[in-house]
Amino acid sequence: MTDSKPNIYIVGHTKPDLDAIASAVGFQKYKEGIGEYNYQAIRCDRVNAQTEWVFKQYNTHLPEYIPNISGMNVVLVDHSFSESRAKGWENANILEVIDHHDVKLEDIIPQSITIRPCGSTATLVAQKIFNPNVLISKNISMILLSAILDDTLGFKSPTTIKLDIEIANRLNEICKIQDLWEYSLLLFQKKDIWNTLSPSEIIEEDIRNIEINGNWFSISQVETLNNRELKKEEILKELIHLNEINPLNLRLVMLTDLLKGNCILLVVGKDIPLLEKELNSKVIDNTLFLPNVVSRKKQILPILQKIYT
Ligand SMILES: [Mn+2]
Repeated sequence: MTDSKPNIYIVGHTKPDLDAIASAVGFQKYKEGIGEYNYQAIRCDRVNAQTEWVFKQYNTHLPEYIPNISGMNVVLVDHSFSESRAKGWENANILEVIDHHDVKLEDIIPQSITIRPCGSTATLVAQKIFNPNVLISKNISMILLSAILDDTLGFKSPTTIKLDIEIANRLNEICKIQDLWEYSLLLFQKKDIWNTLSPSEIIEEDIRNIEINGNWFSISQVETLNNRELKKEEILKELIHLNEINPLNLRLVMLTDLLKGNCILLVVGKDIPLLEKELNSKVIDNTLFLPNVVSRKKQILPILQKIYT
């Protein structure tokens, strides 16, 4: 060990999910494993109930909360888009990016970029860990495995690739979970807290604002074990209200059912006819039922890209 004071901080996106937090922590452990002790995982926002549960369960402290990364040396994990970056990123020195999303880096030139279109960033971090075969504790393995299972929806998301399953199985050699699907259901339950949230909190919890050629959208993702139980009418009322104050081309809320693998899509905005035309189906009461749709990135975003490009 040369210097124990961290001078490089690893940070996930705002409104972090388990993958964002687990990847930051996992990457710190990887760096420590190869003898680089100057990295520290941080978080820039509050964590969700599932992340809290997982870290408590596996006796690991959540990364320190640092909302503004101005002036810091940073590694971005689980995001590259400027909209998802921590406050102050414009004045941060972004050294490295590790992500599994589409890349948007025009404004920065990191020294190192690891981007692969796999199911979770935790997969890429664990792959680094396994490469020189760094030793990690069972607790850290559990956290990384949980993140992979959550982000890939227990391997059922169409974003899942072979690498995710391979890496998860390798982690499970340490974790020894009997049934990964059953464990995934337990993880999903921990974030299925929607009925304790207000309609506006439900819409904001996991929202992505997207621009395509001057057209603006928002897509909120609500992952639940029973999408029929959510207060659809109230969410819709709030969505309509939001669009009156600040009209977007489309405001979408995905009520994703993780058990049945389908989606009730709530839709508001002037471009509903374009969406109907593209999907060749009618939006009734601002609602569309989409069988076999669970992924915002792989299944909803491409529809919008088709309409507007
Ligand atoms: Mn992720």
